[in-house]
Amino acid sequence: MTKVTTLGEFIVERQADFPFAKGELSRLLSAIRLAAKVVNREVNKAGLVDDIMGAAGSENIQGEDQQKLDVYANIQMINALRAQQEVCGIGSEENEDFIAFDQGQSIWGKYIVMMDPLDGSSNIDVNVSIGTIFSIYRRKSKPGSVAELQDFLQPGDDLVAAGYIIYGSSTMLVFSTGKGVNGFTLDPSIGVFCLSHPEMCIPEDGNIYSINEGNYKQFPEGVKKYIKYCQEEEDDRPYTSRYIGSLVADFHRNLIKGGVYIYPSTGKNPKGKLRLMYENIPLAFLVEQAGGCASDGKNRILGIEPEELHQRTPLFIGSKNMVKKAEEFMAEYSSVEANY
Ligand code: P6P
Repeated sequence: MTKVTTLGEFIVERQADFPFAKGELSRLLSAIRLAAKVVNREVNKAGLVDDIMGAAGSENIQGEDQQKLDVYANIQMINALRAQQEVCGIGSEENEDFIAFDQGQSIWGKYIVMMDPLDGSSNIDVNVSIGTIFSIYRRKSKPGSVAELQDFLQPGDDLVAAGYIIYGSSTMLVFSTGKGVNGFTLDPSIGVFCLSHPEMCIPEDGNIYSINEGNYKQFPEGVKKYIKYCQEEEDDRPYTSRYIGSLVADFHRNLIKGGVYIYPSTGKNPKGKLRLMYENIPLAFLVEQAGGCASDGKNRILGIEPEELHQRTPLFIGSKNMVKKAEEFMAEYSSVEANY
């Protein structure tokens, strides 16, 4: 019988991978693990328990209706990270400003976390996979002081770790600390995340393209040309179009099977819909660690200098050769004005 490695064992075994963490990062990842289990329990009850379904009757900073589970997941992540006292602050999709932990030992926390506590939450009511996305930075401000905006507006190249939890047919935690990507599946019978996808690598090529073609008319010309390229019948095309409408689920499928996910600029979202700090950067970090790449159609995501906490950028992410092909079309037709 092969030995099963739990997430806890993995973190201890890989302690040496965290050059400067004397257990802090390990404890931080353990806090995220705990929050993931608590959120998973509620997500799996959705549909059975009335008081967690549907909208919470409030809006988040993005002006989007907050689903009750959005709010619940946000609170669970914040509480678990605050309790660990390794984190001096959190930036969340659900909160307009960053949250600085100014009580007790938290002001000495060496890390900050950026997160989307429950991405794709509009899919909760229709039982489609949703996810939590997080990224971890070392703080820039002086330990012992309250976290500052500079701690949160850091480029992806300064990331210490990033990952996501996908609440799907099974619940998985996929993360990287810069030494490859590993996936852990929750065994609900014992409530433990077990290593199920060691050293994840995204195929350099794939035949899946993920984009909301309902927005076709609003796309930049280069994206329109790339979609037509995907639909041509040659060189093992036409490709297959797969779009779940839940970023973590689309990303996870492409990570395993190969493929490209594109959310370009549109008339409704001229800078793209997805947020740089807690969606695009963490997934770009993971995909590069897995051998893929991620850009805004031209610029590498991890090299973008953030200016705002909730800044949006276009996202082209996945198999290296597919992203590069889409970028070629974007460059070739960059001068064509989008006519939406
Ligand atoms: P559209 C969910 O709201 C989300 O942020 C991502 O999870 C998803 O990929 C995207 O937006 C879907 O957006 O405009 O295609 O419905």
